[in-house]
Parts: sequence; structure tokens; C-alpha cells
Amino acid sequence: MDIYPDFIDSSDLLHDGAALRVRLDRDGYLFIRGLLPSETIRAVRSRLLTKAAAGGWLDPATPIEAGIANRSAACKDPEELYMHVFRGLWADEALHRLRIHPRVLDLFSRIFGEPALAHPMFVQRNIFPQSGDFDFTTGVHQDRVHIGGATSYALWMPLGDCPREKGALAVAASSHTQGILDTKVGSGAGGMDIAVPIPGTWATGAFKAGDALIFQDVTVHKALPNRTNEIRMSFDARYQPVSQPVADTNMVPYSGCGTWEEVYAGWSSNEGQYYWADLKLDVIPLDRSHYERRDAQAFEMAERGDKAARDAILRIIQRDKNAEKRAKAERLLETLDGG
Ligand SMILES: O=C(O)CCC(=O)C(=O)O
Repeated sequence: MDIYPDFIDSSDLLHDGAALRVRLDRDGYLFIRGLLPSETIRAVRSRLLTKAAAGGWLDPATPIEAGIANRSAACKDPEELYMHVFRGLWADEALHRLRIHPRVLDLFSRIFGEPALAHPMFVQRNIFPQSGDFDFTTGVHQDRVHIGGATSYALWMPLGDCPREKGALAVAASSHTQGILDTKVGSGAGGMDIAVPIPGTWATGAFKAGDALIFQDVTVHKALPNRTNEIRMSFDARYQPVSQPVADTNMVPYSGCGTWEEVYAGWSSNEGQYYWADLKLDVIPLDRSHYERRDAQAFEMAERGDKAARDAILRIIQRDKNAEKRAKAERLLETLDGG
């Protein structure tokens, strides 16, 4: 079990934008208790659990509300087995509204000293319990290479209580002062892991529903293993000053989830849809150089039969715009899987 110290609690600074900025610049993160009402979070959790149960992710012998995983259904992003249930969870209207809750937008506007843009794209995560056959949690990484644009800040929030042993997030405090670190192919976010010793000091904590962790896009972070019987559900969204450039990849739905029209098709109201449409945004292309390096390395590893390249190869198949690269990745996946 890890022995990381607790996060520094910044809840007392909630209404003081200047003090929050100083703390964020110093540590690279803020931990704020009760940013959103716990009932709001529990209501979204309940909606997502119902969809997860319908998709076979929960133990049918236990109450849905308990969120107990069906271990035989364990899967992870970006496998199709996962995506097929996940699309319904990601499209949930109440989930989408959490990231633009007035308490969240006000907090980021106070920190920025100007209106905050919540990136339209955000992530919802479902981490199955660790077991003999299934051992996945989010590896050590920085967000910047995936998010691009101007400096942005993540809001990470579990959907329900999340003690350390359920796979809480951990940050390397003050690691943001070291800029972008070298990466290598791995099973972490975007199929990449950090290739160098981690700067800073790890910190984590026990989250209650509604507690928030905010961190800068170069703050190193990871999730702890989920050692409970429950699926750990969370969402993470990104924010930046509205006047700063935003990468185009943050303006579209989560990869594999269709178009905004498709996402909104099942909503009961249009509240929160296209909230960015009237903003004057400077949308720029994502700097893909980090992905290009990852892909070259993944191809080289896969050609040697190294299965550690599998996640990156899957991402190329699902997400790359270049048909030739996708075809090459398909061939290598077949070889890796012994086809
Ligand atoms: O929830 C997780 O497992 C990872 C979250 C994360 O990496 C992020 O918010 O950037």
C-alpha cells in the first residue's frame, strides 16, 4: 500500500482567486472539499450505474447502487468491449452538465481572473477492480501532450466517494515546474508513460462525493489501483482562460462517441448543449509531434513482438486519420495477438 501524504486542503481559499492562483503555481494542484453538492454527484452516479448494469458491468447478484463490478466483464478504454457500453455513459446529459456547473465555472474564472472555457471534450472513467486476470489503472503521465493549446487545468472528480483503495488520483506535487517530460509507449493515458524519474512529491487523499482535485497540464499524476469490489467511476474535464488558444481536438466529443448531434440525440432537454457556440475562440491544431513519436516507437516495438505496444497500436487503429498507418497497425495487432 502506498504511503503518500494527504493532499494539502485548499477549501478555505475557495473564494480567494489570488490565493488559489498562488497555491496552484506553487504545488501544481488544488484539493477542494465539497465543490459540488454530494446529492448532485450521487444522482449522476446512479444514472451511470444503471447504464453500466444494463451493459453487464455490474454483479447481477448485488444492488445496482452498490456498484459492485462483474469481474468477468472487466475491460478498459479503448477496447471495443469497453467502448460499446461506455458510449452510453459518456453521452449522459446530467454528466455533461457537471463540468459546466456554475460553482465550477465560477471557481476557474476566479483563478484565471477572466471567464473560463470548459473544454467541450472531457473524459469519464470506469476502472474495474484489480484482480489476477485484470490489472489496470491509469499510469503516470502529464496531460499537456494530449490536450495541447494554452496552459489548461484539469478538474478530476470521482462519481461517489473514493477512498484511496478505490483508485483515487495521486499527483506529484510541484512536478509542474519541470515542464514536459520525456514519454515512452505504455498503457497509460493515450498509450504513453513517462520515461524519466518523476520529480516532486506524491500526494493523494480520500475523496467524498463532490470533492475536487484541480491540477495543471504538466503536473504529473496517476491513479492508484482499485483494490475494492466496486467499479471506480470518475470524470475529468479541462479549463482555460477563454481568451487563450484551444486545440481543435478538445472541441469534439470523446473519441469513438460520434458527433455532438449523435451525443445529444437522446437528451431530454437542450440545457448545456453547444454552450461554446457563441464564444469567440481561437481554435488551433493540436501539436501531434508527441503522438508521432509514440507511434514510431509503438510500430518498432510491435515489429519485435513486444506486447507493451498493444494499447498504442489500438489507439492508432481507432483514432489515426492516416489510412496507411491504420492498416499497418491492424497488421501488427494481428501478429501481436498471435493471428
Ligand atoms: O481517472 C483516472 O484514472 C485518470 C485521470 C487522469 O489521468 C486525468 O484526469 O488526467
